[in-house]
Amino acid sequence: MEKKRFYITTPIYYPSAKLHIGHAYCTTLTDIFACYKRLRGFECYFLTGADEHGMKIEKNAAAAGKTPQQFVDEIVEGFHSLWKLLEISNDDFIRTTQERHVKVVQDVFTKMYNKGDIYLGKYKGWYCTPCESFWTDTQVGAEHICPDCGRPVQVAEEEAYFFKTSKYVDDLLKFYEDNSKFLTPESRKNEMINTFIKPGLDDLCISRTSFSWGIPIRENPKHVIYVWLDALTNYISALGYGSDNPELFNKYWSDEECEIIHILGADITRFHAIYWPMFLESLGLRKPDRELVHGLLMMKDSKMSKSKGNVIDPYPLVERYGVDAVRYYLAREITFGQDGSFSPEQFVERINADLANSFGNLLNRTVSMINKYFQCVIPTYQGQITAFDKDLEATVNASIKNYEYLLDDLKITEAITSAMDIVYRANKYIDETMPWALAKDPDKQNELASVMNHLANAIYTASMLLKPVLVKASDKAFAQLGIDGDLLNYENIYHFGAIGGQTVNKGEPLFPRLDANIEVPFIQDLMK
Ligand code: ME8
Repeated sequence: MEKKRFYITTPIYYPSAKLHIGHAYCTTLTDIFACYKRLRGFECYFLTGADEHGMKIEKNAAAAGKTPQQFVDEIVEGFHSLWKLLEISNDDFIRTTQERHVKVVQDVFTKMYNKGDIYLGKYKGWYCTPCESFWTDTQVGAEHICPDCGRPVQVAEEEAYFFKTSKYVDDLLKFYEDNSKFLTPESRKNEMINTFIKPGLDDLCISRTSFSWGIPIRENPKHVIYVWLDALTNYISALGYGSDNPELFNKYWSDEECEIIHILGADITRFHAIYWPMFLESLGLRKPDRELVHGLLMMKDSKMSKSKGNVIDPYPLVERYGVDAVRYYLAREITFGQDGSFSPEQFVERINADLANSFGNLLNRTVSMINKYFQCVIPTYQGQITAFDKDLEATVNASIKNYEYLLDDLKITEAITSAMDIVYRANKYIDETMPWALAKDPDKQNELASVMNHLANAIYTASMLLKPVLVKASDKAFAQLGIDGDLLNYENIYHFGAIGGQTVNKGEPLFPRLDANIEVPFIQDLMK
């Protein structure tokens, strides 16, 4: 049974540096899904935000000669501008330095502590004395060198609080078993079980004393809460969990009628799929319905990495090529759930082939023909006059069904392909019906009218299905077809022939063709 409401989230990103195309990818895909649900008439609450604490941010701020708060305030401004530019429709933006969040994290710690799920122990790791920082095995590598200053590190211990993961392992495994759709793609679940759970999970360290930019533990303020308990709690603190105003929490978390969906990258699956359900179980709260893990974007066969300087800056990319082109590329070119790459050549090819030559051109040709043959007025629907009409209608109706089925299951890339099938079929329909020939034959005027009506209806449906992706171009297509009012409601696409009688307004081409040698903006200096 499909649930009635949706709560959908992205990870909250670190404002340790500017966001890159990978962050834009996750937020855009989440936005597409949220827009789709709203288009279908569901209530949907969409959350994103910033994860502002931790040693790295403390250090980057010091290096920039700023307080951590000043430092994150400036970077988070950039998050807001990027989301605005990408037309992201989030309902809220949580910052982990906000009071509404800090208080909840402290309460969560107290609850777990009083329940006996947290204990004080010793954290052992690689310590760099000049940098006053602990590092993990991977960070120090085989040479045991501090990743920050390059000096040798030593094994050291500090007092820390731990969460008893062992207490919740059985519950987690049962939860996986009872909820086969919880973690997708399926391979991620196997990875969690085989790589982390089966070899034996260590208790999770949830506090530090070696830096201070974090949420102090009320019971022992020389400790700050260590990143993941702080960060994951955002999903409930943003809804007002445990506050005087829990209305959103009741509506979008406690209520089983609401489907809770977290979208995240493969790099942070472990925290979301193992620790987060455990924390929720410890708090006696319901777990999310779905966690959808997207792949990571590579740059020409190597992972985009800040140190390699091959990180693409999404801001100028959108400014130059438009929000719709970037949203479409991200959703269509990279199969959701698999790793992908950003390639300038593919970007140009994809936008030119799908948007300029297929979608934009279809609209342009259709509006021009309606102008020319019917004095700007779309002929009304008169049924299926030819086999071509019948076939086009069948494609449109099948595509709607397919698209909904796929998007309901968060298969965004495949759903877009289904919507584009209408566009391809309609272009072929023009070649088959040859309206320019019909126009010359006085006996074929009825057929010509039917062709124009069918084209307008097909474009209308495709524009509606693509609206969550092409947030601007779909509206422009509606405007060129003279479609407004009730016809902007999604349900009307179920009645092929709903369009007819409108006056078209020829406009600029929706997507100008991109030059083959586009410039891709890299983030060279992420600290500025
Ligand atoms: O991990 N390709 O924040 P973060 C695709 N604060 N997506 C990418 C990517 C890439 N190359 N690089 C990053 C954190 N992402 C924590 C999260 S949530 C409670 C706390 C996306 O700034 C992807 O969604 O490192 C990944 O999971 C996320 O950004 C990590 O962002």
